[in-house]
Amino acid sequence: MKTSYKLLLMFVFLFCIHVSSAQTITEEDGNWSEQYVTLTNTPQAELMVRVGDIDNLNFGWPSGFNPFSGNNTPGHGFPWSVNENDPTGTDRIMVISSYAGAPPHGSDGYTATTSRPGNIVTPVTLNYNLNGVAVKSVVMQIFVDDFQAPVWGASYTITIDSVRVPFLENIINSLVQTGPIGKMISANVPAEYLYLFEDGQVSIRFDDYTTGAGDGFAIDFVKILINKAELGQYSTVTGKIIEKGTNTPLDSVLVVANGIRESYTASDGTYLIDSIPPGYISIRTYKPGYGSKSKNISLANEGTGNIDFELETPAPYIVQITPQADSIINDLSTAIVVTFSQEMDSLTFNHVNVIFSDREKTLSGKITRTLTGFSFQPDSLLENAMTYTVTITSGVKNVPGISLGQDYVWSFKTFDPTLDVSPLAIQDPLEVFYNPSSDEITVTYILDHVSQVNAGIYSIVGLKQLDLESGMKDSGKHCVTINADNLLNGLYILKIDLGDKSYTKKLIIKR
Ligand SMILES: [Ca+2]
Ligand SMILES: [Ca+2]
Ligand SMILES: [Ca+2]
Repeated sequence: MKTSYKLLLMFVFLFCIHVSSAQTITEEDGNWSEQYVTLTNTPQAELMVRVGDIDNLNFGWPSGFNPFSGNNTPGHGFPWSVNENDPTGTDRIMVISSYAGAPPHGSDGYTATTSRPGNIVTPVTLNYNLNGVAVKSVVMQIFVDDFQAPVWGASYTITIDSVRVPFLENIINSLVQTGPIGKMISANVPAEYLYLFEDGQVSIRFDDYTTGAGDGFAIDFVKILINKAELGQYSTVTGKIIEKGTNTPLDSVLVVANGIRESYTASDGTYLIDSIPPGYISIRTYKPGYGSKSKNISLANEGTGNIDFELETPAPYIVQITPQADSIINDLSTAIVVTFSQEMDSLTFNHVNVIFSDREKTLSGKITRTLTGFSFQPDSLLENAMTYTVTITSGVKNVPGISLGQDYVWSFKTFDPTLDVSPLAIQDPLEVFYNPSSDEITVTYILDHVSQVNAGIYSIVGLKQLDLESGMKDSGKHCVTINADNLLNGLYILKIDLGDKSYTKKLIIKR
């Protein structure tokens, strides 16, 4: 009896060794057991970067299971011991930051069987060298486990490099992975967020800072596909879209799957989207004048699903935004002002639905509500030479509860003194000098922050002829007019020092 027990133990031991040493290596993903992998020109992308081994949270994959198939894993045990070789944020249970032991709607097994600080939320960070590759498109693939926002009342905020990314929040906040089970999600990165991938480092964080919900989760790996993402495995969604109440089929409705694939409805209201990466799929509708709706479905590779929609009219839409899209602003205390087409549910003007971010982080600020819109005043001044992005999500609703027709995303910039503050944002100085009746010179310059300014007119051999301006000057537009009576006809140099930068321009005096 004792001998056979030993034999059994030995057999199990050998079997385990066999499983863990069986390495999977594929063209798309390299060696699945490696923690940090960067590959160029794979069948799927120009550049593939992955952090975390592909190993189902250390449990390994069931025989024949393909984690990229979009199928759910079978349930697995918990908790498990963390392997310190697994990158930060992978293969470990994390419990949302706002959980403080008093969950409003109960809690899951991950929360109950782990504790701080072991289960604190940490981001997953990918470092890579673009080697000159220009980022034109990015698809993210994340193997996620036990996200259950609808079950426990969680509301996930997802950030990439501290910038909120609603396109992932929409997906994660509708996952119900009770089991616990895991699944691949694939999402296209909207163009507005591609800049986050241009510096060779992205740090992605899944957290919930507000609800206190009892939800834990885990991430097996994060993979990004830069340029030409061809995932090779596809599923199909079909459906019909009608107007609520009249049942009239709606044509020309834009239908989008995970932001990756899209299609329009035909005149009979039907649509078909194929080539969708399998897994967790969120289908969203967009049609001007109708509220945007989304529904979710899980499909395996080559699976087909049906999702019908009834759209309601009229949906609110945005009639005015300040600052305008693609504008360049000088006033660093500028507030975002948005006006809608109708009376709105002002409670939906909140920090979940209104997201204001710079290239590095989401900005905090004060929202002031009116019946048909709001203003968002950031808590601190904007920065120079920065691109800002504003997102108004379709979580914004009118009084009857109909969502905005679509997410609105736009960007604007602030003044860049190194590019744009040529002091010769000047009002055509040469015009003045060619006018014999004028003996005045007018120079205009714009400062986007308080600066030391020195400006003068010099002879062509560098001798100062006239002082224009000197001292500390406030931000804003400055206009200096001086009398040039004492300058003889001829060529002069206008020189302005703004901080540590100098600008010059030739001037001609001719009477
Ligand atoms: Ca692992
Ligand atoms: Ca959970
Ligand atoms: Ca892993």
